[in-house]
Formats: sequence, structure tokens, C-alpha cells
Amino acid sequence: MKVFYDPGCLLHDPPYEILSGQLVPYFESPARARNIKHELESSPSFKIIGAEGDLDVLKYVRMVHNEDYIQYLRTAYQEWVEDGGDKSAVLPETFPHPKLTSVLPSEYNPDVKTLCPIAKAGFYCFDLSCPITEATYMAITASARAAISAAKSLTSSAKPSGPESSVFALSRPPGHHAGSSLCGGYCFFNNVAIAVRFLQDSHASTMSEGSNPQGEMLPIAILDIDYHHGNGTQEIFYSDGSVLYVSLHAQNDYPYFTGSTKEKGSGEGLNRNINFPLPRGTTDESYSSTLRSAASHIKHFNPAYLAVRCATAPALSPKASADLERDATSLGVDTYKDDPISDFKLTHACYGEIGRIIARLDKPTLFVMEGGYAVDALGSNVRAVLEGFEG
Ligand code: Q9C
Ligand code: ZN
Repeated sequence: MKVFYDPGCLLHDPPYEILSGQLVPYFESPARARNIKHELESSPSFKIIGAEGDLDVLKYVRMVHNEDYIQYLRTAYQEWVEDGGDKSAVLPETFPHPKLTSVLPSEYNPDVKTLCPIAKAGFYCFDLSCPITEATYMAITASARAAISAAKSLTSSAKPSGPESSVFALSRPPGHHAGSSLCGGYCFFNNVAIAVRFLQDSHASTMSEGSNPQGEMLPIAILDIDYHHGNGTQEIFYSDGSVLYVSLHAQNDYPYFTGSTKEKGSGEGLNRNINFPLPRGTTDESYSSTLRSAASHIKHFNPAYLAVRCATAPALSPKASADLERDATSLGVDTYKDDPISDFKLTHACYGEIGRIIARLDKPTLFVMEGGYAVDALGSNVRAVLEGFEG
């Protein structure tokens, strides 16, 4: 399997975070990516490929994130330092909590541009786990570049499914907590969302106007197996009928306020958002059986979805559409029993089974790295998923 990697992703290296009331070393460290790369390099079944240098990363980032948010991430550190802020990193102090702003008239919208740097930090972030350092923007661009490069290689693959048409993006910082205009949970750019938009854009541009008069978007399913709910990915695609988001995650754990079964999508995206909250202490057996039902939703949901789609886009036959569908997997391995910030009990053996379950969907698959903080076990667990998938 091809593995896409950009060493620029190592540059984001904040000194600390606040966790359970304590100042602790930053869990989402560059060592995570080094461990995974080292493990995959030692196996002949993986080929590490440098992310493509002359990709227009920003073009695809803009398909997911708002321009003011992107510019904030690009300039926040410099503005913070010029304002006398600590040189280690930008960190928020207050957040525009709904109960803080509830009595203000609804038309009241603060002009974000006039806010001081620490207020802006709270405006664009929902927690204290996303310090912005001098190199953060470079690193998150590198992380997105790896994901887009992987997606690009998927589009040029000759076979519609099987090992040759599946790739792994070794991205960090991760992405699934990042919303269209919000960072949090170690995430700044939503790498998997950006890669999905890349795939849809390249598909649209290969179709002639006449063959796709409605401008139908390529249907793609995102399976999120990180321990935490991917609130950002959910938000980005919530009302988008072209992307099915399916997440397995811990109930009553970070980010706490999203991830219930009641969150089903809206408008055209209704029933295209499916959450599987699981109790703390979840073990191999219940995890893999839940994953099997999540997978069956992807399998069963898609044909119906394609039927709806094809009714309005006659030039796309059901068969052709099925061949074109893609799966993207937000691959977090913080479900592991020894993960320092998570509370599932999965053993190493479960990761091979996870790979096999995903393989049975028989779709071209893009794996994008998300969380996992038991650094020494990361590479071996990621490798087990990918090797389980390849069979
Ligand atoms: N200062 C991912 O696994 N921990 N993110 C809360 C608050 C944040 C996990 C610390 C956990 C985020 C991608
Ligand atoms: Zn996570």
C-alpha cells in the first residue's frame, strides 16, 4: 500500500496542553508520526511516498474551511507576538459561549477583525488543545497536502477496488474535530474532509457538462473509527447529501456535546449522518460487532442513495456510479487499551479485524490518520489495520 507523508507535518510541536486540570506535555506530538513511519518503513508491503510538492493545497482547503478562518490560522501567531503574547503559542482565554451572548440582539455580530488576538483565539477555537505555534500553519498545510496527495493517487489508480486502489495518508496534526471555521481537539484543517472534496472535484472535472447536467457530486462515505466523535467532519457534511458520515466513538467523553444517535443530518443530508456511541471500557467483541453494523449501513445505504441520485442524473448508470464510489476512513487508534487519554479496551488483535471488516466493503479506500497517543504502539496498530485490510 502507498503511504503519503510530508515531513513538514513534524513542525507543529507545542510544549504543553491543559488536561484534567494539569499542565502536561502535548500528547499530539511529532513522535507519533515518526513512530508510524518507522514501523511502515520496516515492512515491504508499504511504500512511503513524499507528498506532491506542487499541489494547490489552499484550493482544496477553501472547499472546506471559511476564508477568514484560514487567514486567522495563517496570521494568528504573528499578530499574537506583535501584541506582546508569549512566544511559545497562541491559546484562547474566553469563548463566545451561547449563554454569554444569549441576551444580545440576534443581528449583533462582532466584527471579528477588530478583536484583539486572544479574543480571536477564542472565536475560532472550542477548547485548550490547539496551541498555535510559529510553525503550525506550515504543519497543517503539510498534513492536508499528504491527504490530498493520497486522494490524488486513488483517482489515478486503474482498478476500482482492491489493494491497488487503497492508500494511507500519514497526516498529523489530525483533522476530524476541525469544523468549517473552528479548531479544537488537536485539529486545525479537516484533512479527510479536504481529501473528500478533492475526490469530488476531480470527478466533476472529468465529466463533461452534458453528462452531468445537475452537477451531481460523487457519493462518498466517511467511516470514522477514532475513539472521539468527529464533530468537525459531522458539521462540515451535516446537510450534504453526497457524503455519508458514520462514526464509532466513546459516549460521554471528549468532545462531550456531539455524537449522539439523534444527530442524523439535515436537509439533503438527512439520514446521511450516523453515530454509534459506545460505552467506556468497550472491548474487541462489541467494537467489531458494532463496526460490522456500521459497515452494513454503508453498504445498504449507498445503493438506495445511488438510486435517488441516478433518478436525477440519468447519464450516471447505477453500475458506473457504484464503481466510482469511494470510502474514506478516519483512522484513529486511540481505541487501544493502553491509550493514555482514552477508555476503550481494544487489543492489538482487534486492529487486523477492523481492517478486514473495512475491506469487505470492497471500495477504493482512503485511510487518513487521526488520533492515537500510546506512541510506542501506534505504528504496529496502524499497520495491523492496513495489513488486515490488504488480506
Ligand atoms: N485541553 C483526537 O484524537 N483532549 N483528538 C482534551 C483539552 C483533547 C483528541 C484536552 C482530545 C482530542 C484527534
Ligand atoms: Zn481521537
